[in-house]
Amino acid sequence: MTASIVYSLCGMCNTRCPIEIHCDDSGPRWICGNRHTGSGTALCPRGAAGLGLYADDERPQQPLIREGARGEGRWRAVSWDEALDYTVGRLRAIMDAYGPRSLLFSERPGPYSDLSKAFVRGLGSPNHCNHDDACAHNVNQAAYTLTGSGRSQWNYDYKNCRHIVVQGRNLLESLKVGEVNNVLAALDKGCRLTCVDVRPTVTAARATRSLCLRPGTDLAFNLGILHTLITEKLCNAAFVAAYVKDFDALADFVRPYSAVWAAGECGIDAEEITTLARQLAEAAPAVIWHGGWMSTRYAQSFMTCRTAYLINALLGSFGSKGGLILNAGAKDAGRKGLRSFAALYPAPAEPRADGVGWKEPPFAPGSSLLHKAFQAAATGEPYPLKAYIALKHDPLSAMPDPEAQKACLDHFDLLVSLTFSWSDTAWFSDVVLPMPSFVERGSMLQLRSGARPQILMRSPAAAPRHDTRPEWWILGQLGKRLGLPELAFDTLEDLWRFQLEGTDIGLEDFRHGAVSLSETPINPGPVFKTPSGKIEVLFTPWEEAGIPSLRPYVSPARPGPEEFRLIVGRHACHTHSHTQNNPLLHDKLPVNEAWIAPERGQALGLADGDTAVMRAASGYSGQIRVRLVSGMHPEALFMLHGFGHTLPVESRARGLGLGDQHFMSGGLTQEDELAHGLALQAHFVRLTPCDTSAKDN
Ligand SMILES: Nc1nc2c(c(=O)[nH]1)N[C@H]1C(S)=C(S)[C@@H](COP(=O)(O)OP(=O)(O)OC[C@H]3O[C@@H](n4cnc5c(=O)[nH]c(N)nc54)[C@H](O)[C@@H]3O)O[C@H]1N2
Ligand SMILES: Nc1nc2c(c(=O)[nH]1)N[C@H]1C(S)=C(S)[C@@H](COP(=O)(O)OP(=O)(O)OC[C@H]3O[C@@H](n4cnc5c(=O)[nH]c(N)nc54)[C@H](O)[C@@H]3O)O[C@H]1N2
Ligand code: SF4
Ligand SMILES: [Mo]
Repeated sequence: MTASIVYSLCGMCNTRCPIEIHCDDSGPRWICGNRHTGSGTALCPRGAAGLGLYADDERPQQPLIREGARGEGRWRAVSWDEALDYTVGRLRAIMDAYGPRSLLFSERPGPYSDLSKAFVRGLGSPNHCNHDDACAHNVNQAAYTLTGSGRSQWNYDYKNCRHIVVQGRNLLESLKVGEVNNVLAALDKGCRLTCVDVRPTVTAARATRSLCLRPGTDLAFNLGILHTLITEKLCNAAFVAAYVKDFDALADFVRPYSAVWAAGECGIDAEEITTLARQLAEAAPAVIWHGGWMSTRYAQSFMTCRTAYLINALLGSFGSKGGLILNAGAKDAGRKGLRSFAALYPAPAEPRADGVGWKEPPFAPGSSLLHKAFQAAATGEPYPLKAYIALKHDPLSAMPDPEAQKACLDHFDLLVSLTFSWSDTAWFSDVVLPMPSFVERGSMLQLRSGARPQILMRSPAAAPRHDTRPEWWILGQLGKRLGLPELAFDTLEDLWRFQLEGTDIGLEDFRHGAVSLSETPINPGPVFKTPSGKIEVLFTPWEEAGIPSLRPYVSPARPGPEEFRLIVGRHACHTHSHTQNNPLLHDKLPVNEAWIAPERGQALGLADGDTAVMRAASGYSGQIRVRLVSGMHPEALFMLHGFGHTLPVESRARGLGLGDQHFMSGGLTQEDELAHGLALQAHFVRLTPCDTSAKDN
């Protein structure tokens, strides 16, 4: 028997941990972390379950063209040539009739989006969108409008940190393996962890201090901290003087928001707030107040994230060891980066359909608002959108109100989905172009910035089990047929060589899947790419455009006596909605449940484990098992995202649990007041014991 190890990158979530895929004559047998990249061999449960995905036949196995009505599930299996020719024929006709700008493309962004951006640009459409309006859009704009760099350009130096604060960030369950390792190492060394949430979590269980606040009032909590830092003169005066522009404006802004005031809003004692502020000042600058990740929850999420970064600013943690360190790129390491496909074409001059760049405030580069593009498709304003391609993206699960979305999608003449698993969006599409799992798939090279920037390689460990093709091949073949032959490559090695052109790196250097661009860690220090070169409390481009960078606090609505605010989150065993049917992960956690405070359950006549009917404001309802959980905020009903699958092709996940997106009726227009990311937690639901609701009906 011959054994081999293929060095690659996990694809079970967007973190893309470096992995080893151990193979024998019968194929891939084992997946663990890549021991040569310094991140250890441990993976999260999802990474190890990549083998379950590989072995699963309940995924699209060949190109499919829709036969019946949209969403009906009647397909014609076709060859790749037919699928590509059909897609290109339809695309051409649409672009001839409505112009290239009528093409909308969306995907999970990341290192591989360089090729799809090039594809969309090359065709002449400005409408390349990412998923971020339902994920990190607000926190990204918060980071950008203060520091001139987006959220993922700031790295958290957990290892050297003395006090970490997470707020609405479930660090140990909504996880990145490397980050968890660093946080646990810091905790072992005595670092404090303060966790602010609305429910108990694994992160809260490991925290030095765990605080439960009223859902949606984090901004009040943060304003109380800023007020304490300023009035008690706990700020890092030298850092503020050197690097913070408009400190006086901030001091004026927070004046009404004392810790006592904040306590009245968020329900956390004023003394807890002042104690936390003092402890942070003691540990500064080796402190991290996490800026947030899935920050598209409320109408004031952007302000919450902005105040989180402002706390870091007053404590001087930007650029400091144990604080927030700017990620270094190839240039910082004195090396040349990867050659870009997108740079082959000029950016289209047309305005974007989602309003970014002309109607919206000045945003961080690469920002988009897909929910606005969907609405533009429905209204035809500013112009008709007629073809939609979704790559690695399932908006029907990942944006609110699927029925409202379908009404928007019905305005498109062509819907294409590139995916490796079934999804509601793929099922509703006209053409499904299936991709292999990451175990069977190589990808473009990825430059990962960080203290030690690296170039990472994903290589296939096995031939595809089905008639599937990687996205670089699909986009290249579509491009070739549409007049962009430079995007088509016969082999992945040819594509990699294009990317490496002009560097001193060859394919042979990727023996262990990665090439490091710097031997020593790089800390660029407190560098702010704003117009003033400082942290801008009042962001110059927004102020010039007449958009306020600071907005007064607005108390979030309280649910009625019978209602709960719907709160969503994740579990370590699942990624969004694409792992529930994975045979290995399905066994670990097959269904989601509704968590509520015990006193609320008792008042409703619900015992732990009872099944109840959950009902949205729209009347949409479904049955779900109820858990009475001590430590839940009484206003909150928590459920895991990603369940409630209905597709007949997913025999394991089908019919289990509920999908939170269905309970977000009208959610396509519920947004943050300034940055306009979605407000996914602006929704109230009701619970009734099953038998009572049967009588009601
Ligand atoms: N209601 C509600 N909506 C949410 C959230 C929520 O908690 N509740 N969370 C939000 C957040 S934070 C996010 S990031 C988004 C996630 O939204 P999505 O990115 O749409 O979610 P996924 O399920 O990760 O991926 C969607 C599809 O892409 C495919 N896919 C995933 N990874 C890959 C890959 O590497 N290659 C290829 N080819 N295909 C891939 C899968 O087959 C899956 O069908 O949802 C957001 N929307
Ligand atoms: N295992 C796993 N890990 C993942 C993912 C995954 O799907 N699975 N997805 C990745 C992605 S794309 C993202 S964006 C991140 C998201 O990671 P996070 O940003 O951590 O998001 P969540 O896990 O959705 O929610 C974090 C916590 O916010 C709490 N919360 C809800 N409302 C409030 C509130 O008003 N105030 C406060 N203080 N807390 C509140 C929830 O109870 C939850 O525990 O996770 C990433 N990591
Ligand atoms: S965090 Fe887990 S699922 Fe995500 S890439 Fe790493 S091992 Fe894979
Ligand atoms: Mo996300």
